[in-house]
This record gives sequence, C-alpha cells and structure tokens, in this order.
Amino acid sequence: MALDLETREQLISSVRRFVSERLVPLEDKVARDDLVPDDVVRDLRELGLFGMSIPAEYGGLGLTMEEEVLVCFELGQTSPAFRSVIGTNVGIGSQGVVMFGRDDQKREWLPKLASGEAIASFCLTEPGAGSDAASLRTTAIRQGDHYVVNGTKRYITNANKASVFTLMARTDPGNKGAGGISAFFVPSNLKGITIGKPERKMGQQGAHICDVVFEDCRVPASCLLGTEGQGFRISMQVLDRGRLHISAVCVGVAERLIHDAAKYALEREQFGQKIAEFQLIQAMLADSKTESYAARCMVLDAARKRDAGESVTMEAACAKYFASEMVGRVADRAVQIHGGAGYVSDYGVERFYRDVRIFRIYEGTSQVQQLVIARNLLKSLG
Ligand code: COS
Repeated sequence: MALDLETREQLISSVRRFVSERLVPLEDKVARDDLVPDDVVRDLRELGLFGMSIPAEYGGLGLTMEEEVLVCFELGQTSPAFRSVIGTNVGIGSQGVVMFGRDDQKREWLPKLASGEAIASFCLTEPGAGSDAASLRTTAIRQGDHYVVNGTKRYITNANKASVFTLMARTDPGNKGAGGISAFFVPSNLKGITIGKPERKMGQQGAHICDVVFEDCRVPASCLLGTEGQGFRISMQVLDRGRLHISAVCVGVAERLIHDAAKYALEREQFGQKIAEFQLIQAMLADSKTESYAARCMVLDAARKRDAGESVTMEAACAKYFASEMVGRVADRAVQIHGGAGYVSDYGVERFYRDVRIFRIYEGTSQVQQLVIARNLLKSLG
C-alpha cells in the first residue's frame, strides 16, 4: 500500500538530508579508500533503506515502485557507490524471492535482507554469458534432495559481502536455451562456493564486484525459486524492475551534476564575466536540464504503470536506455563546463564522469535495451 503523502515527503526529505549532510562530504574518502565506512552502512540500515522494496510484513518499508524511484532520485545525488551498498538487497538480489519465493523462503531471508543484516547478490552473468544471458553454462544437476552446482559467475555486485545468492543455473543440460534455466536462492556459506577478489574498476570505488565460483556445490532442493525451467523468466522480471531503479539513480546523478555545473558557472569568471552569462554555457545547462527532466518523467510514468499492475518490460527498457545515455551526456557537459577543473580530481566531476559509465552497461547494455524495446514494439503490432 502506498504511503500517505506526509509520510512520503518525510521519507524523501530525510533521505535528501542524509545524502547532503552525511554522504556528500564522504565521497572523496570513499573513492580513495574503495570502501564505504561501517558507520554509513549502519546509518543506511537505521533509515530502513535496505528494505525499501521488501514488503512490510517481512520487515521492509514496502514502498511502491513510484515511492522507490522518488527515493532513488535523492540517493542518486551522491556517489553511486553508496547506493550500491543497498542496491542488491533492494533490487536484483532480493526480488526473485519477493516475487517468486515460497513463504518459508521469504520468512527465512526477507527480514534479514530488509534490515541489512544479510546481503543478497544476483548471479546471472558468466565469463561467456553477458548480454546473451540465456546461453549461461553453470549447471545444477538434481541428485536426490540436492542440486549439484558447477560453474563461474562474473562481475557479481556485493558478492564479497553476500550471505545469499539469487543464482541462475541450467537444470536441463539437454535444453541449451532459456527454458533449461532455473533460479535458486542459495546461502553463500555452502561448501563448494568460492568468492574471487574484488575487480579493479573504472569508477564507483567503494562498490565491489567479484567472481563467484561453484564447484560441486550441493544446494538443497528447497532453494529452488519457483519451478524448474522458470529461471530465465524470473531473472528477466527481476531485471525489468531493476532497470527502473537504475534509471532513477541516473536521474539523481544527472541532477547533482547539473547543480554542480551551474554553481561553478556562476562562480567562474572569464573574459570579464561569469561564464554562466555565456549562451554557449547556458545551452549545455539547458540541454542537460531538459534531458534529465525528460528522464525523470519517463521513470515516474513507468513506475506508476508498474504499480497499476501493467507489464513495463518495454517502458523500463526505454527508461534505462534513455536515462543511462542521458547521464553520460550530462556528465560529459559537466566536465566541459568545469574546463580544466573538470579534469582534475579535486572537483569530483571527473569521478562522476567515470562512475556513470557503467549505467549504460549493467542490468542490460543500451544495445540490449534497444533490442527489448524494438521486440516489444513489433510484437504489439504483429
Ligand atoms: N518478462 C517475462 N518473460 C520474459 C521477459 C520479461 N521481461 N523477457 C523474456 N521473457 C521470456 C520470453 O517470453 C521467452 O519465453 P518463451 O520462450 O516462453 O516465449 C523467454 O523468456 C526467452 O526470451 P527471449 O527469447 O526474448 O530471450 P533471448 O535469449 O532472445 O534474450 C535478452 C533476451 C537479450 C533481452 C536477454 O537475454 C537480456 O535481457 N540480456 C541482458 C541480460 C542482462 O541484463 N544482464 C545484466 C546482468 S545483471 S547486472
């Protein structure tokens, strides 16, 4: 159920205050240390943000999609690494069990995920299966009351902190397509699971991605999510939702960058006047504002449609495609407006420029979103 308007405004303004007073001052340190401090994680837990999307009956805030994206517009206004701490519990790590889990799976895990006591990660991508997710090769072969899992998952966000994985594996090796894949909700402490070292990345220092290797790992059959063969569809539905969440974060980052660029333009003087007075600078600000506003409207519209029970596969792909490309252009203009200052680390703009690059890649590349949009468009006419 949606929050009443007053409670919603209170939540949004407390997140806004938390971002500006607590997180923004730590951005540089988090990037340098490649670590979000424990006391920030504790504060995120106290605010209930790990449980944003988890139903209230399991201890979460139970926000609607519209409310979640409104919160993400605020959380996006700082380094995306902070959002990443809660990101998998809110999105791709937890939603398989929220949407398709049995009641016993929900009761065991969701309260811990909602409080942030446990972290969930999403294991779909493999060394040989990225955009072509249905070609994944990790196998889960049924033996009595267990599945024996073998395979390697790659670039798994928060894997080094995870207590549980939403895992996609092939239960029917005879079926090489989407229908041979099943989903599992697997505790990370089972024998036969090894977590790789965090990768060194272009941006978002403080957020970690690692390999997860399964070697003859015996996963109890009770960990299956839904039914055998349903795993690919589960992962696609989880991603439909995740793509909206990421789009909202892109809008937040864009708004932050527009604010910083405009502020800089009002301070910086060249040719005897503030650079904000030059129409070529104004054009860059205007283009950025127009595009971020368009993305905000798209995200809100798609979120409201989802809350109304509509399928938003195409709308979520449109929003992710547009918002992630948009924030790339906005970050580029923000660097340009800052001139030389945009290229040095002191101002943080170059850090955001690197941070936002991944938005066009993870949870489905821009090219995958184009494919999803076109397929759905053509299907609706065909
Ligand atoms: N919701 C429900 N079902 C869906 C779905 C969705 N959003 N998308 C696909 N399906 C279903 C299809 O209806 C189809 O079912 P049937 O076989 O019963 O018709 C099945 O899943 C296979 O779908 P499709 O044929 O479209 O699969 P493809 O192999 O062609 O792949 C793409 C589709 C490319 C869209 C998919 O692999 C994808 O999204 N890839 C990117 C993965 C990704 O985002 N990775 C990031 C990892 S997380 S950081």
